[in-house]
Amino acid sequence: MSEAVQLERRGEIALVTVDNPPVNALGHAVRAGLLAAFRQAEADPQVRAVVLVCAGRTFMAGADIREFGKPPQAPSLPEVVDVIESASKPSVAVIHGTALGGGLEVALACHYRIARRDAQVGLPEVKLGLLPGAGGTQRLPRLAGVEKALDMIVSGAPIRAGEALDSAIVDELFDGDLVEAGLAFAQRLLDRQLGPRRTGERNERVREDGLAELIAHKRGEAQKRLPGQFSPQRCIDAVEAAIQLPLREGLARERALFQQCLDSPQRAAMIHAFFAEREAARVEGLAADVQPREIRSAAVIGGGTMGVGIVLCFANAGIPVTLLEVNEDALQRGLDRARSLYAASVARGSLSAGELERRMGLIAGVLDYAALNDADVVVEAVFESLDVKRQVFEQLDAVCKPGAILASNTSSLDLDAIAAFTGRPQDVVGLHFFSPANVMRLLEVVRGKATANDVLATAMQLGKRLKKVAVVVGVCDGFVGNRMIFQYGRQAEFLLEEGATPAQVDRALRSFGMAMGPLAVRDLSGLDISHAIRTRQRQTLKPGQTLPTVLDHLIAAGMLGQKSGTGFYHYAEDGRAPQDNPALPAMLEQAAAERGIVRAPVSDEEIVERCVFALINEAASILEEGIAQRASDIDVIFLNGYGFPAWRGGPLFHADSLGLPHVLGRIREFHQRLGAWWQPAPLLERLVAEGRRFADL
Ligand code: 3H9
Repeated sequence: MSEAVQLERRGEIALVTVDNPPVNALGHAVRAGLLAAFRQAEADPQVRAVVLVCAGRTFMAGADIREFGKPPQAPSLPEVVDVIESASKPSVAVIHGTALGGGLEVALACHYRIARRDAQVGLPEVKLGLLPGAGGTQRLPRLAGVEKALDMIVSGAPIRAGEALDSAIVDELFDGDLVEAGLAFAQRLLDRQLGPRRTGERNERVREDGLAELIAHKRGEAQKRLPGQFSPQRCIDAVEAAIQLPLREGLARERALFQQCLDSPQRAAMIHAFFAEREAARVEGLAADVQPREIRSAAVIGGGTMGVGIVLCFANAGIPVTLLEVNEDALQRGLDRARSLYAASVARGSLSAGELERRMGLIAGVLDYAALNDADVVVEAVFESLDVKRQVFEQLDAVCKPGAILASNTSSLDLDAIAAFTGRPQDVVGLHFFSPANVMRLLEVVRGKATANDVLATAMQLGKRLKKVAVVVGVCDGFVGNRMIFQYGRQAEFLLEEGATPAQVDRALRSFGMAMGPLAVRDLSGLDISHAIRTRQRQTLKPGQTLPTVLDHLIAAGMLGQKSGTGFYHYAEDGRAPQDNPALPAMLEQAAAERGIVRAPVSDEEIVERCVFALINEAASILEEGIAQRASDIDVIFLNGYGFPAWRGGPLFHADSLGLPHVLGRIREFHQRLGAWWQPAPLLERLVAEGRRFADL
């Protein structure tokens, strides 16, 4: 037996314990240990039942992701699972924490399953570009029915223990000690003389009527919701095999489909994204012994859309939060907005009415800065103007207790200038949330030149508590994400002026995989905001850099995007899909004339390359300047804040996949044809000259 798996006898029951921190991943040692333990229990005449538990914080959280793409090492997980299911003595899996992927597949192969009341189970393989490859697609439908299994396998979302009980995935819930609960359950099996109950032999649920239609429906739904992704359709193929084939053949089909996913570039991209997200939590230059400050209460300045979203983040995490506004009306509007956002969750069924009241109970409203004197962290979310920020930070400096963290949610202003408005710049940090703040996972943590290490550590820890993906960035206009998106959006506008339409630009980038087209995004966030940023940027243009003018024309006509009913698109009052803005073609003609060009058709390929390569070139400059710590952090930012397709791994993973010589070649062509914005980033040129990739940095 290996160290990772222990076997001991408790009377007539064999207790198998997996202990492979941190998450009991099913690496080689665990697979070999499980195989040996179950075989030994089978061979031991004294043993009449087997209980499988895991040490530490969780049941097995899946196959060891680090082994994918490397030469396979026997025994394989399907082999282990087969031995567990075919055993002649009943086995019980005792689930706590998260039984995910291969972990749940091992549990499904056990003959009975019990779960601690706070546990979760799921098959998240699709999020890694895979499908459950150790029988999950054959066994889960046999227990929970085809519809439930498809929902879980195609979404990858875990479910809670209570729901798993209702879906017959587990047999019983328990509270308290794992081993005690497992042994007691196994003893009851023995007392009642219940033997093995093999999931793979239960066929009723996969032979029901109407399943072919259900499969066709789910296929269409996945096509629409997850366009361009390879593994969701393969997941459905595998579940279809459970309906059409006997278990053995279904398992073989699942194995073949799993291998297809394993070999696909999307798998590599999505696993890159998984590890990149965890890597982002590591902050360079921050010693492991830096003690974060304690955060027991928070305050937010400004009850606009952003401020209220941030208030909800704190309340959702159970942190009492005070909202400050300038007058009674604005404060009431902010509090009403918080309540109505929660009410929408209640209407959708994702929040209980009791929970709404509990969270609203954590939110207080005030008009006076003096009331913030006890807050551990204050996040400012007021209008993007340095003058306004000055007023806020001077007041915070006057009233906040020593050691309080003063955070700005600025999306592009100079954090060091903001910190200088206070007498304690070491306590100032940027917490750049993305709209809607209560939904979007990304949090850029802006490290100012004076930000203290323990403040940075606190901000990163707070990000995790708020269930965000926190990424450290440095100070510059737009930090990492927006600085890159400025380039991307500017190209989208240039392309319009050169001859494309908003619908074509948006469609081309959605086909590439972006969650939304850039012009639809602009209309949503408000063209006045884009225009204000543009006006500011006019002051810092380098020689040869010009700006598109279409925004000026739209603003002059009072077209501000969705909020005014018209922007790049026209929005009918009945909420139907956006239509063409009939006034736009004349504006584009005018803008083209101002640039001295004639509008002509543009290809979809040019649209995608211009927008995406503009991101990559800017990212290279950002890396060189040290504004981002590492290439993978930039990928994390784009995957979690800007709707970049997960299956492409982020802009820089995508660049590496295309090959940097190709990317640089196109950028050089654009530079020749289109001028100054396309000056190749020196880092990109160096990487190509040295035959290296962003991943090698
Ligand atoms: C699969 O099972 C395929 C099978 O169907 C078929 C096979 C034939 N492997 O996230 P955290 C590391 S596919 C290796 O920060 P949390 C992680 O990198 C798999 N390492 O903790 C991190 O390391 P570090 C299906 C793993 O508490 C540390 O553990 N399963 C794995 O916030 C802590 O992770 C999944 O997709 C792994 N499977 O969340 C589940 N998982 O400290 C993936 C984690 O060095 N895992 N690590 O940075 C998760 O969703 C979360 O990690 C979990 C814990 C919810 C478990």
